[in-house]
Amino acid sequence: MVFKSRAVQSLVELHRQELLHFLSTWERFNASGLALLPASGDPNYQSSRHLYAHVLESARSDLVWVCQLCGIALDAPDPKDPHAILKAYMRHLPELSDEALYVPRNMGEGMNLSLEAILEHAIVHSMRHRHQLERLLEGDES
Ligand code: NI
Repeated sequence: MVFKSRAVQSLVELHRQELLHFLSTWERFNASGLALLPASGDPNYQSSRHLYAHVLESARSDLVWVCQLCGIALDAPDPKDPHAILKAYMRHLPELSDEALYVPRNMGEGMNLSLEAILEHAIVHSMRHRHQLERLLEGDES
């Protein structure tokens, strides 16, 4: 896949790496039988399945945002299929230019974000949830 922007390509590749890393860590966590953090009231922490769905849905919704903001027609991927979500990033973002990445976009409610910030959020969100699971696997519940 040839991307117009090396910066976009890097963000998409890093997102792929981090989502796959989250998934392999989640598999390990799910197989361990360990519990998630004590009830925080966050519905995404009801079970490891809820957390899995939360991370995939976030990855998908960040892509939906980017496509909406750029007027890219998106075949919205199945929110339960991580590989479909990753393929959709690869399929829909190669035409994005460097310039498009840095323009502030009106997200409503007075918030402006660049596509760069949205794509970085996608990467860091998977990373943070993977890190939480790694800490639980290591027995660190603090
Ligand atoms: Ni989250």
